Amino acid sequence: MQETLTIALSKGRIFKETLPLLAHAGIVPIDDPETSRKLILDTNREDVKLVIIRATDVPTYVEYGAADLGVAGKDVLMEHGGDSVYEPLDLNIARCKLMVAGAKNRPETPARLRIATKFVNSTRRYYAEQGKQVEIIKLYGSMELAPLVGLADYIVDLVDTGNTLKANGLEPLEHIADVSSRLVVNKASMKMKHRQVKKLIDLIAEAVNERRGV
Ligand code: PRT
Ligand code: MG
Repeated sequence: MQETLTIALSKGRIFKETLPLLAHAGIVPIDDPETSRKLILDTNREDVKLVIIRATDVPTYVEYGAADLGVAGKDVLMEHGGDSVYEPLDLNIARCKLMVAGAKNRPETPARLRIATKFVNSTRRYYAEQGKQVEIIKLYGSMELAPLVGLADYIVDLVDTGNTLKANGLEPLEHIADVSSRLVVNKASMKMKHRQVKKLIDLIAEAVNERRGV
């Protein structure tokens, strides 16, 4: 008898880009999370379930073993901090960059910068490494607005095409980190369900390499 494996995913780009990797491992969800209201999705495999949660909650579910595995952006993992989950695989999906951005026509910036972001920990770490004292203002979204209304001098946000910045008269200034999504694994599951988990990691790794053309 196989034990059940639970995989935590967020809706949207992570779900869409993880689907083909799971398919390669023989896992196909029965319901579509974009149209279904279910939070626990059955798959074609009796022993595999998907839980659909907020992207920022994935490390927490996996850390506490509510999910055996999960897929989370490196941005989210950096914010979560520590080494509470294993991170065996870079899935090379949902790629973007964590960057500092500011208004194209910005007034002279003060000595002590005000930075608006939802990535409070990563931002604090980034400026601390440079020995810079900054004031960090926590926001939950629409960071691009902050410099336009004088709430902050700069923002720290994810940038992909740069179109969102551009549309708001902002420009990327400093690169903090490259971001892609990672497979994360609960530490106890890695031991207790080792054979099942290892097999899944190997199959997903194979799919990632095929996509890369390795
Ligand atoms: O949306 P929600 O509040 O539910 O949660 P979330 O924003 O954390 O989830 P989601 O699904 O939007 O993002 C999940 C993960 O996708 C993030 O944690 C990143 O690892 C990754 N990712 C990759 C991105 C982007 N690219 C991205 N471009 N996440 C967000 N963006 C946003 C960015 O914040 C900005 O608003 O897209 C905008 C910039 O895009 P461009 O192309 O205009 O530069
Ligand atoms: Mg979002």
